[in-house]
Amino acid sequence: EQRTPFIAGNWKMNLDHLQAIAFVQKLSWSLSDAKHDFSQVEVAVFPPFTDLRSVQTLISADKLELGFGSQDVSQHDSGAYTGEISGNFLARLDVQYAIVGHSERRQFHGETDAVVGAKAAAAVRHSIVPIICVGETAEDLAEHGPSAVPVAQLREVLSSLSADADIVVAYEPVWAIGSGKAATAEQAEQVCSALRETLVELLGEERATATRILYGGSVKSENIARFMREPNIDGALVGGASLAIEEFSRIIQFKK
Ligand code: G2H
Repeated sequence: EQRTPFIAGNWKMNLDHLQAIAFVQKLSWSLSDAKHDFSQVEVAVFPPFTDLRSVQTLISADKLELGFGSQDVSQHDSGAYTGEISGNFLARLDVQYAIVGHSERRQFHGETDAVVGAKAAAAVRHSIVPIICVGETAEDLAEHGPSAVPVAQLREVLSSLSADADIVVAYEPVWAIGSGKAATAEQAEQVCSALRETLVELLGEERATATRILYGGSVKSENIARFMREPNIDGALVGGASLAIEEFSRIIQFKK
């Protein structure tokens, strides 16, 4: 396998810092009971900003192989930006990944592709790997067909980055998020393969082949294997189902 499969748990605005500690402890026990091999399937959790310090302490104290990241990052490094969190602060907490452009940020906080590109660039400046989210709404799908909008979003975001930046791409059809209605594996593969072609065009064959593309939107233990069998789907960004330890462990231990 060229790309290590990656299961990312996006907690969204759930779990306070004490719940986060208990959750990470139980998840790591569950994965260690199952003898999970992190070199075969990489796992990371994405807690709220206020939990990052607790999660970092636990992971470093217990030498857990679990990775972690933030759900957002400021496009600025410092200054008069009340309420923003700098990539510099995140890097100092050993944050490895930052989700940028999640559809909920685009929808509720008016983030444009230009802002998402600036955030991805900020992450890269601090050696944090951006997980660049793209996806279409039901109206986009009806109007432009399956891959046009996600591909355009990816092009725009990548125009802010150098071709050698380490990135992860996440395809999340907005109509499938939190709805319980996942895309079919074929629908997701169709878009992910178009995203892969875009990566080839913009970054070259070698980087495109090495870059992981995740699917997100109502991923569960019962549907993960179907997505993972597709050649251009390298993992999942899991929301709701990442908050239940048993269910998330089952997703991580998917069998193709
Ligand atoms: C999409 C996904 C995780 P869910 O937002 O980012 O959430 O799995 O709840 O659809």
